[in-house]
Amino acid sequence: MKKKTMTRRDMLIKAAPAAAVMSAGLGALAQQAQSQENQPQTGVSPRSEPGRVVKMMAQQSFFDGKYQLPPLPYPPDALEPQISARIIKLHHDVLHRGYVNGLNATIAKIDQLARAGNYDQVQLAGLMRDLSYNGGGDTLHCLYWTTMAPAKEGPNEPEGEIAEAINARYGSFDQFKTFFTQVALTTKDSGWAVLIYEPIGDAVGVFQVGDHDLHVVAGTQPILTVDVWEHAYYLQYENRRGEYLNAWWNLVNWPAVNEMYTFFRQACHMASNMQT
Ligand code: MN3
Repeated sequence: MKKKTMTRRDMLIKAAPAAAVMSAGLGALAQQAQSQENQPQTGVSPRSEPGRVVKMMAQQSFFDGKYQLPPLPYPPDALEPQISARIIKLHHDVLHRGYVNGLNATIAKIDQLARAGNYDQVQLAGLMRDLSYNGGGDTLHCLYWTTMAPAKEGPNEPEGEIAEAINARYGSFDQFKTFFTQVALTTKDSGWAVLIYEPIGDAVGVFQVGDHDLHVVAGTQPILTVDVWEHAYYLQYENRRGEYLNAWWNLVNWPAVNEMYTFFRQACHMASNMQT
């Protein structure tokens, strides 16, 4: 069958939902999910299930116009022995809450400034930095909790479409695992290693994040994160970040990562629509 030539306008129309998803953030997704709940169901097929994890994360992380601390998807001791309940409680209840509160406070100040139309340049630059720090801190932690689950017996490896995407990019899961671990280990001081989906090339990739600021290509979507700030492991592993990372690989919730990957990939329409 002859392929239809796509005009730039067609591409923009096709790309619009993708752009909306990528730039919306969890808050807008939550609003979308909440408004969809009020609409009549139109026969949701099992194939739309990939949105489940993203929808749950969005609904729990934003309510009534404000970001909020989502509950842990498991009891605080469920990740033991790999990560202690003490670390998880402190990390989630105190530290993540701090980023959520900081994000709401920063947004309120920015909105106030924007509406007043009275700009102090130093204050504005500081607020933009705070927005990135707290917003990244909230989103990366939401993903961190969601992409972990209690360890199971046997090897913990990805399956399905995310496994294919990882193999396509890195040759094998073992090579990906070694590379991702090295990215996490070489993060200077505080930061993260992040697996992302990049919609234009329709591929996965890995980025290193300093503090909470995403030094990533705009438009990419994080789908798996590991926190390598010392607060994520020091109480149990002291300075042995490598031991913590070895333990963390047993906790990766690959079905959740796969759901996010397939959801964002479908939402972007890129592979099937834009390249025809
Ligand atoms: Mn942290």
